[in-house]
Amino acid sequence: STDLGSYATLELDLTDGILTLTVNRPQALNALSQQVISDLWKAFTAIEDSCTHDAGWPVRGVILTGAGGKAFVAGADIREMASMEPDDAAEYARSAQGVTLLIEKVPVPVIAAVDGFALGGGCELALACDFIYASEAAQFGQPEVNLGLVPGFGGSVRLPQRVGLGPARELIYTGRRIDAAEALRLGLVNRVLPTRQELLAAARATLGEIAPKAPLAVGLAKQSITGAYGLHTGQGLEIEAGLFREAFTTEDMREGTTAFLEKRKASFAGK
Ligand code: CO8
Repeated sequence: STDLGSYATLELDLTDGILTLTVNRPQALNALSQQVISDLWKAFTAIEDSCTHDAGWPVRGVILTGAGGKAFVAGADIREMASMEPDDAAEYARSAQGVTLLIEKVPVPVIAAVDGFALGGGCELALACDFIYASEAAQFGQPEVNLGLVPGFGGSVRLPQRVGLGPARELIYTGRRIDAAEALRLGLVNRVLPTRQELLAAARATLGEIAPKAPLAVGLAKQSITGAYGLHTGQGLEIEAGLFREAFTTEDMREGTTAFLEKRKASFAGK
């Protein structure tokens, strides 16, 4: 069986290749304490390490969600931040930003399933995932200015990337909360489902659709999209060409193209 570790603030459930990772601090609306940041770092490191042929690619997709039914993640832990000195805060932001970069780096799709509050660092954590599905109860916002803070977990970079500069500025300067329907209009979320149960089922269905595809190819596509985003077109295309080449070094590419020509279903080994 696959050992992805056990964590004080996270629950893990691996079923049929889909890992549900639940931030579990409902008494603080799943706020990102330093313990949660450290647990997320270790869990996503274990996921990344398992994504090899030798380890058997046990995880083909990740659903990141929050426990308790009220919140995805209500932000950074305000109680912990209140007593931080500037240098502590810089270190906290860097370690949290490191988690977002790691989520972008793991070669499997990560869907944020947002039910309830995704505020501040919670919204930023969701933005680091490949895409977001929400329940009708979801609420998004970057309320940092209400606390004399600014986004520190990637929000001033990834929110404009996702929804465009105008809407991102308005959300960050006002600290306003938006509901799921508005998040959908802005393109912040891909889909809105009526209930938590339907939300998790929809995320699972999408990852189930991806799971039988060539895992290295999915990983290379993720790397290309993430790596090329925001670059000059020519530089982005350079990255794409290099990763396109890399696909030709895999057995999966030989299998996929041969299976097509032999009119049979491909079976990918993930190498
Ligand atoms: N941190 C710590 N504790 C929290 C947080 C938080 N972010 N959010 C809620 N809690 C706690 C409350 O203090 C309360 O605890 P207790 O029962 O001990 O009093 C418990 O969770 C339940 O919360 P409420 O009673 O407030 O629940 P309500 O339903 O009345 O309100 C809200 C829900 C509207 C979500 C409200 O809790 C709220 O406004 N929370 C704060 C949201 C916020 O401002 N988040 C942004 C924080 S700043 C940030 O994220 C900066 C990101 C950059 C960081 C860089 C490194 C990560």
